[in-house]
Amino acid sequence: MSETKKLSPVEGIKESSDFLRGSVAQELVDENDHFNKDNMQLLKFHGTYQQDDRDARGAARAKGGKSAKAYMFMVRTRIPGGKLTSDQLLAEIDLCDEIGNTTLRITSRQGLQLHGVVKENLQRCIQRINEIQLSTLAACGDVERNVMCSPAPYKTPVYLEAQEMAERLADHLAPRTRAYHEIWLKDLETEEKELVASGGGEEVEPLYGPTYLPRKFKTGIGFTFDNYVDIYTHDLGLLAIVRDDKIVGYNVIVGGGQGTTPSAEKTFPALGKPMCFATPEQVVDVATAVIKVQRDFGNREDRKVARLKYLIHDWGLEKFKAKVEEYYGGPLPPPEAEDVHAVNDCVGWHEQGDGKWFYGLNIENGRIKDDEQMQLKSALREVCRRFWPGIKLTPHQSLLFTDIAGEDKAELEAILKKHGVKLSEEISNVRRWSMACVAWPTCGLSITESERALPGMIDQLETELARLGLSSEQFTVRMTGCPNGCARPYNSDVGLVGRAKDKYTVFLGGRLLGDRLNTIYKDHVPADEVTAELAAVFAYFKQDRAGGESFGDFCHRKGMDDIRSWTEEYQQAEV
Ligand code: SRM
Ligand code: SF4
Repeated sequence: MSETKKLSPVEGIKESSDFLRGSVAQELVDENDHFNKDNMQLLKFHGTYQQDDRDARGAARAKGGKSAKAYMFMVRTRIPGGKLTSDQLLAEIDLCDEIGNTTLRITSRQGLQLHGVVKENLQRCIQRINEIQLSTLAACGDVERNVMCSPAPYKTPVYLEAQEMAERLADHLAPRTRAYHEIWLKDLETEEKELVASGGGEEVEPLYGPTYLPRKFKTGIGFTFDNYVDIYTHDLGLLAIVRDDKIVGYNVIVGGGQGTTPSAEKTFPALGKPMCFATPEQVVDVATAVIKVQRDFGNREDRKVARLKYLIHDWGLEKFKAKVEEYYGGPLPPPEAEDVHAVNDCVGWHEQGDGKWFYGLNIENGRIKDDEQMQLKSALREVCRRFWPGIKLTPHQSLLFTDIAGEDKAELEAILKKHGVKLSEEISNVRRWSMACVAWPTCGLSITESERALPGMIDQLETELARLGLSSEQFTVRMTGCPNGCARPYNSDVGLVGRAKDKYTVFLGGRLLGDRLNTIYKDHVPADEVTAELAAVFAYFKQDRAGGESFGDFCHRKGMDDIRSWTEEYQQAEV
C-alpha cells in the first residue's frame, strides 16, 4: 500500500477502535436515541445498522416540518447455509413482535433481519439472539459475511458435506475480538453462550488484524446441478465438483460482486472468475489465502472500488492467482471444466432421502408478517409448534420446512391455507422467481421503492404473461431500490434497478442460471410504465423465440438495439 495515499475515513475508525470497541458500550447506555458516526460504522461489524424511518421523515417534510429522524436499528442474524431450528425461528418471530416492527425479513443471503428496534432495546435484542445459539457478529461490516450454501436438505453426503463446509468456513473466518461479548453479552450467564458469538475468544485478530478487510467479503457454496446460491455473484464462490456422489473438491471462483454506482465509471457489477481447483482438505486454507490477499492488497483509499473484484480487475487473474498461491504456500491446479447447469429452488414437496419430506414455501420478498389477506407469521408459528420441523432459509428470501413425516403433509398444507398462505402450486412462475430488496422505508440508501413496489408489478406481469400464453415460462425478475444490487439484479433475466425518484433502469438478458450479466434496455423508466415496457418485450419473445429458448437467452441473442426498435413499432401500433 502506498504511504502517500490517503486512507478512507473508515480505515481510521477501525484502526482506533481497539478491535471494534470504539465507544459503543458507553453510548449504549447514554440518554441519546442514536450513536455517533464512528460508532455507526463499528456497529455494522456487530450486526446492526442505525437507520431512521424514512416514511416518518417524508411525512414530516410534507407537512413543512423539520425532518427530525425517528432512529431505529436493523439487526441482522448471520446463519450459515440458512440452517436453523423451529425454536430459533420462533424466537426471532417473537422478537419482531416484542421489540421490532412486528415483521421479520428473510434476506437474499439466507439471513434474518429485524427492523425498527430502538436503541434501548438493542442489547436485549442481540442477547436474545445469542441465547438461542445464533449470532449477529459479522453479519455486516468489512469481514466475511454470512456464508451461503445450497439449502436443499437432501440427506445425501454431498449436500450434508456442503453445509458442514459452510459452517466450518463461517467459524474459521469469524472475527475473534472479545468486543462483541463485552458490549452485548457480558451479563449472560454461561461461557457457552459467549462462544457462540465469538467464534473463539482471543484478544487479537489473527486473520483480520486491527483494520479488518478493506470492504465486505462474501462466500457461497453451490453445485453445478444446483446454482441456487448464485455462485458467480460472490467474492468467493466454491462450486462443488461431485463424482460418484462425493465432493472431490471445489472450483474456486473469485471476484464476483453486484454493487455499482452508475455515475462512477470505475465501478461495475462482475461475475466471478474460475481461478483454481481445491480439494475439500485444501479449501479452508485456499479461502483464507484469498481473503489475506484482499486484506493486504485491496483498496483502502476508496471504498467504491475496495471489493475484491476491483483488485482482480486491476491485477488480472493470473497475477492474483500467483499471489494467492504465495499466501497458500504452493501451486494450485486449474479449475475443472464443469460449470453450472441447473438451479433448484426447492419449492413444493420433495422427498429428502431418509423417508421424510421437505416443503419449500415461497415467501414474497422474504417478508414475514400478518395482514388481512394472509397471516404468514401466525402460519409459521403454528407449523413450527405443531411439527417442530428443521428450517432452511433460501437465497431467494424464502424458506423450507424439513424433516416432515409423509402423514403430516396434508395437515401442514391445511395450516398454511387456513392462514391465507398460498401453496406452491397456486403461485405463478413469475412471482416464484422474483425477488426485491428491502429499500423504503428502512434502507437509508434507497432511491425508489422495491419490496413494496414489486408485488403490484408482478400482478400486472401475471396478466400480460397469461394473455400471451407465457405463464409457464421460468425467468427471474429482480428489483432493487438503488444500484447497490442487494437482490442481485444484474444477472437476472429482468433487472429493475431504482435510478431516480420513481424511475427504474430496466436490464434484460441475464438468466435464471446466473452465469451471465444482463445489459441496460432502457433507463429512467417511470414506475408506472415498467410493466408496459416489459409486456412489449414479452410480445416480441412470443413471436420470435427460437425453440424452447428462455426469455433471458432470447433477449441476449437479439440484443438491446434490436429489441428496442421492435418494441417501439409494436407500441406505436398498439396506440
Ligand atoms: Fe445489501 C448495503 C440490505 C444483500 C450489496 N444492504 C445494504 C444496506 C445495509 C444499506 C446500508 O448500507 O445502509 C441494506 C439494509 C436495508 C434494510 O433496511 O434492511 C442492505 N443487502 C440487504 C439485504 C437485506 C437485501 C434483501 O432484501 O434481502 C441483504 C442482506 C443479506 C445478508 O443477510 O447478509 C443484502 N447486498 C446484498 C447483496 C446480495 C448478496 O450478497 O448476495 C448485494 C450484492 C452483492 C455484492 O455484495 O456485490 C448487496 N448492500 C450491497 C451494497 C453494495 C456493495 C458494493 O460492493 O458496491 C451496499 C452498500 C455498501 O456496501 O456500500 C449494501
Ligand atoms: Fe437498500 Fe439499495 Fe440494498 Fe435495496 S439495493 S436494500 S435500496 S442498499
